[in-house]
Amino acid sequence: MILLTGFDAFGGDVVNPSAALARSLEGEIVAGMRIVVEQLPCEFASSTRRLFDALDRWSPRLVLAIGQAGGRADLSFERVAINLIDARIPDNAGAQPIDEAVVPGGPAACFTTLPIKRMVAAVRRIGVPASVSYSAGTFVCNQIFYALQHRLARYSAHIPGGFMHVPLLPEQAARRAATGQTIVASMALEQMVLGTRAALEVALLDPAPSLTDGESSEGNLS
Ligand code: PCA
Repeated sequence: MILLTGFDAFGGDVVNPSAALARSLEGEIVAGMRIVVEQLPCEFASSTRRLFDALDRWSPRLVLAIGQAGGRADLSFERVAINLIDARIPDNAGAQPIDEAVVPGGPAACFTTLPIKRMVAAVRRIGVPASVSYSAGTFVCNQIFYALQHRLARYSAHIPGGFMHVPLLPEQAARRAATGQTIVASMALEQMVLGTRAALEVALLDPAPSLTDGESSEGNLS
């Protein structure tokens, strides 16, 4: 199994491209493995438990968590999750934790264990914009990314895992423009689907991160 996670809509939006993207790929077979999907609440308190339950239920061979990043223009593959929560806006439960750790006493950061540079190259090869990102922010996405890497590092088997931020959908960008907000980039869902499929294929066929890829220091040491 390949586990994809997406988030519920948040911050006044009625859709979240990450959930739409994950749902579009649900049930597909990539490199011989079936994609399963877990849609996570955009809530600090409950999202991590939901992620861990999904890991236990599916025992996936690869995990890609996905979230929306308004303003970004490409599929951005995150290199590093930090042990910090600093919420800019309240989550969907109204919680707005500031200056808290994701895992108290945990390492300051966890790196992706996906071969993100090869994934970015594969996505670009099919004409879909993609890049490596060095910050997943300090909101629920970074929390989930950190919790995922922290947990996978404790598994005896190497299960590659990581996080991808995606742009807004065109209708979300149009809605912002119509209400006088700053014009922001967007990407059609079909493009996101094509790019994610290409990225997953590469990650499954050649999962070992190279030295210049985002290998997890935690994973290496444990
Ligand atoms: N994006 C937010 C949380 C949920 C989502 O899709 C983030 O980047 O933290």
